[in-house]
Amino acid sequence: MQTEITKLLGIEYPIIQGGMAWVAEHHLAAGVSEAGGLGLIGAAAAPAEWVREQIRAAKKLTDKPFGVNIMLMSPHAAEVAKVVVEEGVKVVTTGAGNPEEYMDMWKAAGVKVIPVVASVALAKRMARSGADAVVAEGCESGGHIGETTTMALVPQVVDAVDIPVIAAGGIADGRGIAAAFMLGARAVQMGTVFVVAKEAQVHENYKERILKAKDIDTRVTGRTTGHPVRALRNDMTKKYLELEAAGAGLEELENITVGSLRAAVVEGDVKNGTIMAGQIAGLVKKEETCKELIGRLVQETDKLIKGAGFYE
Ligand code: TUI
Repeated sequence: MQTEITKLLGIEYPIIQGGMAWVAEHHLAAGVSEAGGLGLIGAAAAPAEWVREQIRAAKKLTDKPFGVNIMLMSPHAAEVAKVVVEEGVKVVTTGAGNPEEYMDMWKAAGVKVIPVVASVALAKRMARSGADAVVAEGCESGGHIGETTTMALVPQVVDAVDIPVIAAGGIADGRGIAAAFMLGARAVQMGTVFVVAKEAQVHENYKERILKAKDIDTRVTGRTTGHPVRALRNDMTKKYLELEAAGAGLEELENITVGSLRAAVVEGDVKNGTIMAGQIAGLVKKEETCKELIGRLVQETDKLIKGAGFYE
């Protein structure tokens, strides 16, 4: 399954694990990379020294390439941007903003740069700034999202840029991966399906909510604040959406989400915490090791691509 992306990154399979806040720590990232995909450590809003420790810990578990995702709204983003260079990380992905100010430093250090984009405009700008590839992330994704679906976004980004495109949002099995290839993507990034991986250090309550989720169980909070976030519905999303409908201000809304992702992932508070997950959660039915999961995804995709059998 070699593609422009597997060649660019020196990996076996065109499967990238999303850089999920609190979830994507070194055990998961190393597990995905060991299984032949690209694991990512999610820097999220963590201090730069935590990221450095995570990178060193991942290196103890795998010799294969892995990356770091930098959440650009983090107050520590600039420091983390330097740490990845100092620690010799091979790949950086970015989210929730425009990484232009760090691009020259990363390119000079030989880091492969893959911004996550939710629009054609940002994809074009990233390609002009020297990005090696982009992740086109549709609004089926969990967490912070854009406006456009994967089905509509991926082919428009593919047509707009000359660098390889990685599809994300709403993908959790071989059918989704094969569909992404049909849209012109050269790899996929998946998040929700990796939250339930055995290696993921995520509270059982969180995993159980994903495993039991149905197709219509996600909600998007924060549309009124300009930071829409998709998560599984619970008391928190209900309260948040009621407050938004009543015209609540940013401060009142932030009060109910401060520390809420950590509460769900680490403490297992799935009532009042934020259970970020994508719309594909309803398809995710079992906890597997990264090796089992990636092996199955590759087999499913291969079968579809090689002998699609659409015509009678
Ligand atoms: O970043 C993500 N997903 C995330 S970040 C995150 S942490 C967070 N928690 C609470 C509130 C907000 C964030 C959880 N999930 N995905 C990549 C992504 N990037 N999706 C959308 C975008 C994006 C949006 C606007 C990228 C750029 C942008 O504007 C670019 C500009 O020109 O500033």
